[in-house]
Amino acid sequence: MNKIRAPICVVVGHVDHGKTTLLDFIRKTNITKSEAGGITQAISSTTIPIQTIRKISGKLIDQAKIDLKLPGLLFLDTPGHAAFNNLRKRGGNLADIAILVIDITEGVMPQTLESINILKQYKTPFIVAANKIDKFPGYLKQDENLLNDLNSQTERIKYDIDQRLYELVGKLSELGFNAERFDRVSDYTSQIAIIPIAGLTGHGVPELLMVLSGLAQKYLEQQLKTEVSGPGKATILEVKEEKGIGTALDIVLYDGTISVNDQIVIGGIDEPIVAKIRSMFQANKGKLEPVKQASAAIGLKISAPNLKDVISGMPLQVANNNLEEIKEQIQEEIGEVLIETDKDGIVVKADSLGSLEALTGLLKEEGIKIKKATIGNITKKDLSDAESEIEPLNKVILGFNTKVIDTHPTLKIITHNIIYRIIDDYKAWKESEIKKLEQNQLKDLVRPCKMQILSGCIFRQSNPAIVGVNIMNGLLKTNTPIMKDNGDNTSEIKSIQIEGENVSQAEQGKDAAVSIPHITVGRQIDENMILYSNIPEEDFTKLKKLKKYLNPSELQILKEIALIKRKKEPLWGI
Ligand SMILES: Nc1nc2c(ncn2[C@@H]2O[C@H](COP(=O)(O)OP(=O)(O)OP(=O)(O)O)[C@@H](O)[C@H]2O)c(=O)[nH]1
Ligand SMILES: [Mg+2]
Repeated sequence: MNKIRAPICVVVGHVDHGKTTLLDFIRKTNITKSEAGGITQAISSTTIPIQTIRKISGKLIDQAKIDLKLPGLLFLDTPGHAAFNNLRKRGGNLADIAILVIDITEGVMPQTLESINILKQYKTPFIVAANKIDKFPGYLKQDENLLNDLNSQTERIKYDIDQRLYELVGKLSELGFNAERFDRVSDYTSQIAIIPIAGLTGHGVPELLMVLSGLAQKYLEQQLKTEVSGPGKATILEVKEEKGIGTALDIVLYDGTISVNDQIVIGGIDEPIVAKIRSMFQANKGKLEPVKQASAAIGLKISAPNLKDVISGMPLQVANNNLEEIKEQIQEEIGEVLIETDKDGIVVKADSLGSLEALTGLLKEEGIKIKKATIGNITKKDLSDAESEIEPLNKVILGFNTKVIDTHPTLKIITHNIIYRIIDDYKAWKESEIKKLEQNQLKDLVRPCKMQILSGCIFRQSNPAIVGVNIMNGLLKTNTPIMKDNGDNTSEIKSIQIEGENVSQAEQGKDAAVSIPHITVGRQIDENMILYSNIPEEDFTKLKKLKKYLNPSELQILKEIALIKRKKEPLWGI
């Protein structure tokens, strides 16, 4: 039998922007106060029955003519200091929908960006709660209805709030999202609704829940259909040692049913873990209650023997009849995330399956090749794997939330607890490496140069000839082959002196004495004659690729040289 399960709604955003406080208001609890330092440490789940949503937003839901059939909403609270990467399931985000909480007085912060990036990557629909509107100086709540209330504020406050909202709209637009205040949204499938709220007092929460449940009802119905009696499928949020229970798993069941005594398969790094459920608990008003059976979507705590090696973020499935088939399926899924190949690329490490998937997903989008992606700290083996890469730009290890156990002098190791920072740092490093490599390449090339032999500056006729020249354009380096303006090859510049000092190069505008072997002044060359660097065709092709390092006058000379060359060889350098 099919039924519609509760949508899974994840609450994300920067630390202290008010995620837990908002949920506290909705579930009428006071979790924020009991948290150490007011900071959420782990992902937690709460089911809010539809009756509660109706109690809070009923009038608005009726006005908007939303035909609510959802059984409720399953909210996941996440800690702002760590990404919510573990909320994964095969092919996407465990969450069906998300609330991105942004403290409107602070705006978009690093974890806000991180959240947006992950929502974007997994194509998770979301709404924005522009929180803490009560903090605008002079703000006085005048009306329970949010829009009426916003309208009753003084012009100054209205202006201030609008200003902040437009800043948000601008930021979201830079990130590729078209956002608007919820009452100005014309198309919920292409626009992100922003709802100004004060989670602390609950102001705007009815509007927030109305938009959220309306969206879920309208656009997610298909994906919320579940075969109630089907085998349970879940994601592991956390693995914890519990007094009296032993190792217990916090899971979110997103499909089917799970019961005590069910046989379950959990993804493992090397092989799947098989266990039998001993007991199951469901949170009710902050207390754990034992349950015998539960259906999606719901958050549960389960205990079983043999769980100590379980890693958070791993998939879990009930497998009462078809154990081997499910084991294979689950390991195949893990294999899609853990990449271990011999091909070229960089090494990627992360602390969990979810963060690894998020990181490799973003890297692939950037077209970055990955040789190996595994879970855990950076080990000697990782160092040697990265070291064995031939391509210098692949001698890199990227780590999310991982420790570096050993360092290495010739490897670039970038670790961070914000994924997009890893990617940004890596891109910046790669750019500067490419620049260094190109500049090194440039050092070995014959550079464009045009010079004139100065009259009255023939210091020695031959063996070698020594003459004074003026560098009209470009750069003259020692060992530069030279030619006349008709393309006749003459010789090369063996050494350069400026004001009596030996130098390796002379720039545009400089006068220098140069020595030229194998020629005689008066025969091949003479006073006032123009000479060019005789650039080999191969160097010319490379110079064209490295054009950005040449100045306009060097580029001009490069063109003149090509024209001279093409008089003799029409296809030279083409
Ligand atoms: N004035 C005001 N303060 C708020 C509001 N919402 C939250 N706060 C305060 O902001 C602080 C942080 O709130 P939390 O709910 O713990 O923030 P959080 O996003 O859950 O933080 P982490 O779990 O650490 O990521 C607390 O002191 C709240 O009382 C609001 O609407 N107005
Ligand atoms: Mg919190």
